[in-house]
Amino acid sequence: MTPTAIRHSVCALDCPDTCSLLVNVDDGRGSRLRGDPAHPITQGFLCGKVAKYLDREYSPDRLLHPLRRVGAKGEGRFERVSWDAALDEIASRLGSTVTEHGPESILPYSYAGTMGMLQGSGMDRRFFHRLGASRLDRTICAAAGSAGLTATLGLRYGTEPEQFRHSKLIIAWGANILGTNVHLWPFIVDARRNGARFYVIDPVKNRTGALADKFFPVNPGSDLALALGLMHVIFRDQLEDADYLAQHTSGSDSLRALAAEYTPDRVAVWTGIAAADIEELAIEYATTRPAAIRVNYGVQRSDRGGSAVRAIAMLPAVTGSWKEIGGGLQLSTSQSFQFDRPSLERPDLQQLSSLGREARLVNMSGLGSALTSLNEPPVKALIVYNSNPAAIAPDQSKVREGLRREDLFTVVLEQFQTDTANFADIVLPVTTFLEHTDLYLAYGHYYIQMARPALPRPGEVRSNNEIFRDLAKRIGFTDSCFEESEDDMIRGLLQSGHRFLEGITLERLEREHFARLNVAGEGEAFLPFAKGNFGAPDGRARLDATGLAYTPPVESRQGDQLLRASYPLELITPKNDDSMNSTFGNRKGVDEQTASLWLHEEDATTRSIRTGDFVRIFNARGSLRLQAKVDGKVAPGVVMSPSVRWAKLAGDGKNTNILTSQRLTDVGGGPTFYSCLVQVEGCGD
Ligand SMILES: Nc1nc2c(c(=O)[nH]1)N[C@H]1C(S)=C(S)[C@@H](COP(=O)(O)OP(=O)(O)OC[C@H]3O[C@@H](n4cnc5c(=O)[nH]c(N)nc54)[C@H](O)[C@@H]3O)O[C@H]1N2
Ligand SMILES: Nc1nc2c(c(=O)[nH]1)N[C@H]1C(S)=C(S)[C@@H](COP(=O)(O)OP(=O)(O)OC[C@H]3O[C@@H](n4cnc5c(=O)[nH]c(N)nc54)[C@H](O)[C@@H]3O)O[C@H]1N2
Ligand code: SF4
Ligand SMILES: [Mo]
Repeated sequence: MTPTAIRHSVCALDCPDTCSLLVNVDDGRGSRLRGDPAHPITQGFLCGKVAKYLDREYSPDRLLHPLRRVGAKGEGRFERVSWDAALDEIASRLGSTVTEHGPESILPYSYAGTMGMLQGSGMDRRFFHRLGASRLDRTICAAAGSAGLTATLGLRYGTEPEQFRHSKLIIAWGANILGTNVHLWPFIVDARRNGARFYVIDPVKNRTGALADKFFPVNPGSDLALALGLMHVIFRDQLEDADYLAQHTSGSDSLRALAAEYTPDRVAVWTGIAAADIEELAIEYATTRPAAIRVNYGVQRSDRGGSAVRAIAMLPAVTGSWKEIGGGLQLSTSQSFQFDRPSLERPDLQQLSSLGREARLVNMSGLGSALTSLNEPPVKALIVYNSNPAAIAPDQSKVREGLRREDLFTVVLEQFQTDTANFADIVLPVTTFLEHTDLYLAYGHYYIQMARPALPRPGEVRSNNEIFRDLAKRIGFTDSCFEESEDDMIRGLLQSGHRFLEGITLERLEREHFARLNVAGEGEAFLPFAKGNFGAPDGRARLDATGLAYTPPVESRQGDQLLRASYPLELITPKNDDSMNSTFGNRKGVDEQTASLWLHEEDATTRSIRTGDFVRIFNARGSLRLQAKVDGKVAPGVVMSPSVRWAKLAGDGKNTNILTSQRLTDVGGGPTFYSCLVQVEGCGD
């Protein structure tokens, strides 16, 4: 036996923590996975879902060979074919599609199955740009919040996670820290040991809310009103930081005028939070030093979600909290990774395509419509990778109607036979993050990382990068960018010349595995906006309140009256503790959460529903069966089911996205997953 080798890797799942991993390898097989103790954020531990990732790596259900469909679309019957046969068929089908319908009739569909730069937006982007395919507007997760944050800060970064340990008041606003961002938790524990209070604003009292010093059960989609209410009290009581406002912000007069209308009494009606609690929270937030807000993407999955984030991001500018270590706000740190993205993605290649111009943008949150309505040109070929749209996209019946189209040629690059893979004409088996090279940014901290393959590949799997490189060749693209090695691509990304990347080279990452961006001197805290330096040309935070007035979401108890009469309950489908969107949906036990519907006692009693009963949950878009859980997690009028199961493993072949709509957010074109009216009734079995 050879001695155990310890290899470094990086967790590539779509999570703010982007953990640094150590993999024990015995005789070519991974035997243990753990968090790297040397990484300042990972701190030697992993979340429950990835601690068991080797089960997924070695699952007997891994896809190991290319497959061609033999049954009906969606049925899931396939035959094994060779790589050559599969890739030749794809190249020839794409070629004839371009000839018959133009290149824009080809649509790539991908999201964050891996957060790696190369496997997520490398050869794939080059290939589709060169082809002239439709461009995908990748809105499914964070578009509204990103637009809202950028509107205020002009940038998308904020407080370092390490600094939360210095806070005296931490507000988790639509952020399930223990479930989705667990590596922030140790810093919160430290802060609380030093006397900090921890407050949670969320319609669902999940594990994080249960541990809060105060829990504010906000009505779904009403956060914009709450933020304006807090600012009302802060301005009214003159608790704002007048110097900071004068020096580093613009438009505060208009904000002050709008906030004046948002009295705690009015805001209480919209938010369901008592006026006295709003008063107290505002005063505590403005007078506790330092106070930090962790706002996450839960806030922005509703009609006014972008504006809600925009308003929340104004709070630390109003109180001057950006000046303090342990103050400020964090939604995402992603924009601090100032890579040379055009060198990776090569949008300029579109000019060389047969289209000869920038291709149209198709919003991924409207996939159902894109596949089923009359567009010019219609979508005739769909290439899916890093995503499982048949499970995760809203308005599932429309998505499936589109995927079932006989005239749609669908290719799916996957590790497992997902709901979407069942609709494929060709399925291509791919590597996991433990098996390929990549460079990683993070959206919850400031460490850049690189990983080499830690484990040998099973079967015939290939990486996304290799597959698109090969397809480019078969289609006849001879551009030199398709010859570039992975190391060339990484070097290109790092050569942006931005000061945050200074001194960070492939060689250094090869040696050290991770490096803190040069956001501040070694050992120094990063205070991005202590002295202004916001992203707007004048360096100021934009507090102008144009368009910031609150209106309730269409699908809410304060929204459309007719809808509400038939469907009186607000459904939230937040992240599930044991999975990653649909990624672990085929793991045993995950369905325990995703097959359940939490109701308040009152709503259950009026419907004669008890814990354990099967219920039918429905609206005009669809219906499905779930099992009731009646406890204090949700307020009356709200029901909750963690997202999302593999629909094909459910008895009725559906998941909660059969209920969600394609309605888009106010800015950014994001989905409104968490504004969804439904009715619930007992099934009688
Ligand atoms: N375990 C686990 N971790 C994950 C994921 C996963 O699926 N499972 N997914 C990853 C991904 S893709 C993402 S984007 C991140 C997201 O991470 P989070 O944003 O933390 O996750 P969400 O569950 O979308 O929303 C967070 C909280 O917002 C609450 N919420 C819903 N509607 C509202 C509202 O209107 N107002 C307020 N104030 N709160 C609201 C939800 O109840 C939830 O508790 O997590 C990542 N990490
Ligand atoms: N109802 C409801 N729906 C939601 C949400 C919600 O909260 N509620 N959340 C939304 C959000 S925030 C997001 S981000 C989306 C997430 O939606 P998706 O991005 O589709 O995420 P996953 O369901 O995790 O599916 C990712 C797939 O990528 C595959 N994969 C992993 N690595 C690779 C690779 O290297 N190559 C290839 N080809 N495939 C790979 C995995 O096997 C997995 O099947 O879902 C959205 N849908
Ligand atoms: S999912 Fe997040 S917390 Fe879990 S190992 Fe990956 S990066 Fe770390
Ligand atoms: Mo997401």
